[in-house]
Amino acid sequence: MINLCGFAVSNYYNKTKLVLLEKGIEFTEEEVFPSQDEALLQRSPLGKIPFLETEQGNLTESQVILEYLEEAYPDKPLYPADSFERAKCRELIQHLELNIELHARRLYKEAFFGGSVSEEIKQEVKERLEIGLKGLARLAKFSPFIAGQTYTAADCVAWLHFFMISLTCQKIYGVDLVAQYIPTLANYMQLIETRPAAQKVAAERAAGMAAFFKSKK
Ligand SMILES: N[C@@H](CCC(=O)N[C@@H](CS)C(=O)NCC(=O)O)C(=O)O
Repeated sequence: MINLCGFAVSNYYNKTKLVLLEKGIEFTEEEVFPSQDEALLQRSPLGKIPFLETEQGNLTESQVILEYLEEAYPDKPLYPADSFERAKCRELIQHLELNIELHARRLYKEAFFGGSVSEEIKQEVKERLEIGLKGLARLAKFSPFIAGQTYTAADCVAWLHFFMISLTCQKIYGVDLVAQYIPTLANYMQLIETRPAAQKVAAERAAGMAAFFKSKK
C-alpha cells in the first residue's frame, strides 16, 4: 500500500495526489509538514514534502514519484505512448517546473506565509516569469489539453502550478501574469476542473488552505 505524505496546500503534494487519483491507485494520506527534525529526515532526506512510502522504501521528488507511478502502474497511462510525444510531454513539465514555478516560488513567502520579499527580487522574478510564460505559450497546445488532444501528466502539473502562480502574481503584482500570457487560461482551468480527481484535490486544497491560514493568525 502507498502512503502519500505532505499537506494539501502544497502544489507539489497535490501534483502527486492528483496523479494517484487519476490512475485509480489505492493510497493513504498522512499530513506531514516540512522540517529539519531527525524523525522526518529519516523519511525524507531534505525534510521536504511530498514523499511516498511504498513497501520497497521511500521516494522523494514529485517528478520522480510521477514517473515511478507511471511505470509501476501502467494502466490508465498519463504519458503518450509515442517516444517523441512522451518527450514533448516531459518537456512541458520540465519547463513548468524549472522556468516558471521555481521562480514564482521565491514569492510564496510574502504571498502566503506572512514574510516579505525585496523589491529587487520581485522585479527579477517578474522578468523571469515573463520569459518562462512567453516560452510556455509557444510550447503549449491547449487543444484542448496542454500537450494536445489527450489529458496527460503535463495537465496535472500545469493545472496545479497555474493556480498557485496566478494567485501569487495577483497578490504580489496586482495582475495575473499567467492569464496575460495564456489568454485561454480560464477555459483551460475550467476544463481540468470537470474531472472528478481535480475536483477532489481542489476541494481538499481549499479546506487545507483555510485551516492553514487560520492556524497562522
Ligand atoms: N523538487 C521538490 C520540491 C518539494 C518542495 O520544495 N516542497 C516544499 C513544500 S511545497 C517543501 O517541502 N519545502 C520545505 C523546504 O524547502 O525546506 C519536489 O518536486 O518534490
